[in-house]
Amino acid sequence: MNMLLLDALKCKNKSRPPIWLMRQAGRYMPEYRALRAKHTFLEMCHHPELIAEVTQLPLRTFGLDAAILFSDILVIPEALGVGLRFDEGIGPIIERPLRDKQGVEQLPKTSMKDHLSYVTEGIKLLLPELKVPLIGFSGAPFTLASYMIEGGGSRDLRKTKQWMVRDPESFHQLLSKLADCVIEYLNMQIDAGVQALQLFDSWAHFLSHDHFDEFSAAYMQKILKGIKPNVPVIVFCRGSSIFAEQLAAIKPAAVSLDWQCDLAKVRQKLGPQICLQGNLDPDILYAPESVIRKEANALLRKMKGDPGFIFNLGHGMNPDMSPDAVKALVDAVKTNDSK
Ligand code: 1CP
Repeated sequence: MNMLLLDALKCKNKSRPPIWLMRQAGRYMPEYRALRAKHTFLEMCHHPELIAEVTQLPLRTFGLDAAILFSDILVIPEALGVGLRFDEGIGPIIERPLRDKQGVEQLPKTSMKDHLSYVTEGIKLLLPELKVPLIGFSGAPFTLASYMIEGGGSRDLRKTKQWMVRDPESFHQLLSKLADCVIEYLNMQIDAGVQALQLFDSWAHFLSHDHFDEFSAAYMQKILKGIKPNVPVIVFCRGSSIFAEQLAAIKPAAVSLDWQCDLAKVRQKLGPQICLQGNLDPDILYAPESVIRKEANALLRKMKGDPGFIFNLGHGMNPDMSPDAVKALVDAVKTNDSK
């Protein structure tokens, strides 16, 4: 088993940094598109064999140091019965968005086990095939709530934030309910054997400093306290460099940083006890291979000798990126001697 990721998560990695990429299994891969031509995205998420197969696609092609479970953060809202579909060219649609306190109270008391066992079956099929650690994941409550209220993606989270400021009590009720679902779901993934977890609070960058603590970090902390011990958790949100100290304060194993910050300065600010993941600008993958190598080497030089560093992008890959760019990036990280 390749231990680079797990060692880095403990801040005890003495070798080169591990590399994996957010959205490493996706539409930029021809092998993914070939499978997608035969199945809808949700069919792929629902079938254990397809979960296992798609998770492995980027590992076979690029030799990454970790696998991330192929799934989506929206399987929890789907399990709560709000109706989920993905429209081509649009993205996720929640068919029955939440409107008010009554909607929150009417959410079913369903157990995640009754709805999401296809995920744990996928994990069990996958694990014997893997030579690298498997990262499980979930959306964090604020981001899940925002999809359930907006009815899909949104430019400004207007409905979510209107609800939050007009009726914070029922908004907290919703976040609390979602945190309980996330805890149950992540414990299912831990029992099935994932070796690390990532919590995605993708939309939390719309919050002010104090609201971030109240509506995002507090619930991620509740989740960290509620899940079984000994599985390291990476926390991610857009704008994580602004919220880095607040994220570190909830004591995850790692914080995943966006590309707007200087990772060496974040290290100074947060101290040596926490693993840092990131933070190459994803758009560098559109550059010629020589530039990709140069930028990767610059980041590796900055973090040279850091025992708690995971090489990743500041956010996910895009469908129009090239597999050759990923090859060049992985090769740069694997062959760099940080001179
Ligand atoms: O058409 C297709 O084939 C679907 C494309 C796709 C894929 C490959 C979607 C739709 N989701 C995924 C997989 C996915 N989503 C993974 C798999 C593991 C990986 O390779 O990284 C993960 C971890 C996610 C997580 C996810 N889904 C997030 C959080 C991360 C982030 O990017 O901020 C969010 C916000 C989603 C919602 C979602 N799912 C899919 C889309 C297009 C979106 C975003 C839509 C929006 O902007 O609102």
